[in-house]
Amino acid sequence: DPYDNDPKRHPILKPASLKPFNAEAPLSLLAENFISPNELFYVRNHLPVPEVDISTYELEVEVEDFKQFQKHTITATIMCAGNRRSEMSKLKMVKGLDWGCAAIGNATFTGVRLKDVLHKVGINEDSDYKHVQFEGLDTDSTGKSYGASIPFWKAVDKKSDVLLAYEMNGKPLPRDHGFPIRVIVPGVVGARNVKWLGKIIISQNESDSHWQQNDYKSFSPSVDWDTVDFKTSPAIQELPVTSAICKPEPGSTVKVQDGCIFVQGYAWSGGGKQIVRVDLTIDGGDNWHVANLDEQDSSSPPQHWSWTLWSAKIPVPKEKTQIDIHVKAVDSDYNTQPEHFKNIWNLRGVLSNAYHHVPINVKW
Ligand code: MTE
Ligand code: MO
Repeated sequence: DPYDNDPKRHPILKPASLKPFNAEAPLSLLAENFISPNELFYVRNHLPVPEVDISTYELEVEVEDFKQFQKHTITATIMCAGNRRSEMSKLKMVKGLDWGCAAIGNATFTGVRLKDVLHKVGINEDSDYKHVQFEGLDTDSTGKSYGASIPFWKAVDKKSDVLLAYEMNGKPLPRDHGFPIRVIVPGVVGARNVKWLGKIIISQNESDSHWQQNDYKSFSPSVDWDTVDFKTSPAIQELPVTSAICKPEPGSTVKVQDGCIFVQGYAWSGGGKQIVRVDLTIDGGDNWHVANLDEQDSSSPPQHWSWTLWSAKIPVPKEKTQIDIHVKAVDSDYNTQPEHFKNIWNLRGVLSNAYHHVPINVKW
């Protein structure tokens, strides 16, 4: 069994699949910490976790000593393109892991900037390349590795924070999260944040991997598996704005206090955008309540990589015993979320970012 050497995991993680291992934290714990603990950070593996012997590990970039480069730390949110897929698939089945709202996490990552490494080998903003490809050390049964690529400019831009990271929350990267080195491409879909990095290729072409070419793309709601042509859509890179209610849990009974209920959650937008507002309604949009933005990182767009944790006290009309809480977020470009999944439905269930809603019972 190629999965025999996978690492031990925290028992509280809720698996979406065991082999390969994919799991998210309970949603009610997610917004407890601005920095997600390593053991509770969602895991998305396509293949068995490779066993890397650190004493013989070599990353194939032609640079002598990796740690000679300046150490750099960023706080960044990583989210799977399929986060919140289960809400979209309720409408009509989609193909993919049935993720809840917790295929997302926020951590500090320490490493060296990819642009510093490239500089050392004479590659900079003016070089004539179009893509940077990454290959993982994890392989499928035919020996082909996990791979992905990002646009070249993103790696060499003056403001680039793309990291070859070796620490997560101040500790060596856990095996599930890419030990010993992974790529962090902040603001960009999880799939390009290649773990167990084995090779970097600077090229004119995108990665030819399955995950770059025939997956992690979105289509019109009218496209089905008979008509889909993956060549017609670009690979997902920067992610659109999303948000979720982490507490209370759907179907739970919540006690009204001082005429209000207390609601907590996260909001995030890709591409280095910042969350500027989170709006909630319990009456289908007749009245809106603005949440407090409790925790954000201090950097500004276009380098605002972290999620925002928010909370709100929402007044409940006296006669109510059942309410449906809805949330939407607004980012620093005034992008907001679509209202319904119907109009953004796609066969892979990616970019599932319509308003999140949680029906609850209230007790007076
Ligand atoms: N890198 C490798 N080498 N193999 C993988 O299967 N999965 C990708 C990405 N990097 C993957 C990978 C996907 S789809 C996601 S969403 C993120 O890693 C998940 O990162 P995490 O497990 O650290 O949360
Ligand atoms: Mo993913």
